[in-house]
Amino acid sequence: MKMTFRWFGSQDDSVTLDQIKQIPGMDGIVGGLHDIAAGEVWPLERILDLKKEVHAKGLNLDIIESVNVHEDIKLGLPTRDHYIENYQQTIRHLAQAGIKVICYNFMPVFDWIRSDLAKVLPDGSTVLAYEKEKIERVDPEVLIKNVENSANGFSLPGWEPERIRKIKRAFELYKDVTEEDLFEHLQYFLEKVIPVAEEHDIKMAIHPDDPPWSIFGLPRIVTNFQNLKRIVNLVDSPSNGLTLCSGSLGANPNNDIPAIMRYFSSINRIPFAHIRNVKIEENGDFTESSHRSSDGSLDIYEIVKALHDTNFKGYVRPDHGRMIWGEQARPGYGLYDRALGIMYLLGIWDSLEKVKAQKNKKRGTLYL
Ligand code: DNO
Repeated sequence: MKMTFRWFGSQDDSVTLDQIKQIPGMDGIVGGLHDIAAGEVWPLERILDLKKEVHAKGLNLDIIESVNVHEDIKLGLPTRDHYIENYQQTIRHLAQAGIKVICYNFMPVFDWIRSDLAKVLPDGSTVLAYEKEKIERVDPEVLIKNVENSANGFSLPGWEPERIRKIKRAFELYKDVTEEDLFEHLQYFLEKVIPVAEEHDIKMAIHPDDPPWSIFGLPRIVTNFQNLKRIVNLVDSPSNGLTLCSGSLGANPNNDIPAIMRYFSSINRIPFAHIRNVKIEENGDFTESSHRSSDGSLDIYEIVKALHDTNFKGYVRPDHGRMIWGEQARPGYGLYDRALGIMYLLGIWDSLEKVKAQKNKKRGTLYL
């Protein structure tokens, strides 16, 4: 397991590379070029500049999150071929810069959705939260305004202005798109990009829908074990993988996250894992809790163990954290709580490693 930390670049992140470097166990940065609109080719020079900056601090840049998929591809419009060609070119450029994993999603219109970006917990920390009733009542355009206003002045991944500006048109176009259509459009996309990724030794890693259910009547398919299985089989290639995000899938209590991790890790389809906890209420609302198992509804120990048992060699990031100790940062992406999360994950991993080493030693002595 290689531990990483998402970073939005020196112009758009409250956290510095120097700070990240001091978190124990850091392998590298999960980077991106967030100003490039979905569908455009990522210029090689820009990718190389980012790599140089990250490498200068002794950190790796092996993962990019996200190369966003143009809405016309998800909608299956005739214009999609042009955007798919651009995507293929971006894959080639990323490969030239030594990138190993590309995280992306296939969620119509919105990426992740929350009703609140700073819900106050009893201990005074603030977290991203989802209240069903609020989401059901809110006009999507009002939700967008609220999200923008609570972002502490930072851009939000997945809420890029160019995407959001076209929201009315998008809703109109998605009116008749069913889940089956979305599967077909994903298949069409994968059939074109996976061979390019394979040729360049890149792993494509689709991120689950967050939360994993339909919102505002829009179809969502990256939601559960069966669908994930179907997706990795749409094009059966080691380059067609998952960004297995415990918190996104875990918002639905029917998703058994340790079992899902175990299955896809054992067939080598998790190049990248996002690990975080969520606390689910009886009515289905949820808040993003600290990583500690007892603070949320997910058993983080079992999740890490599932990866450990299956000899996981991919990348992990702690995903989101709470805002604590008065930090002012992009919601979910402060330094302190994500660093605490990393220490929890590494603590579990190191303990499992130790037990394994002791077991092997015992076995060795038996054979002597
Ligand atoms: C949220 C992130 C997502 C993720 C995209 C991948 O914080 O986990 O926005 O980056 O869905 O494309």
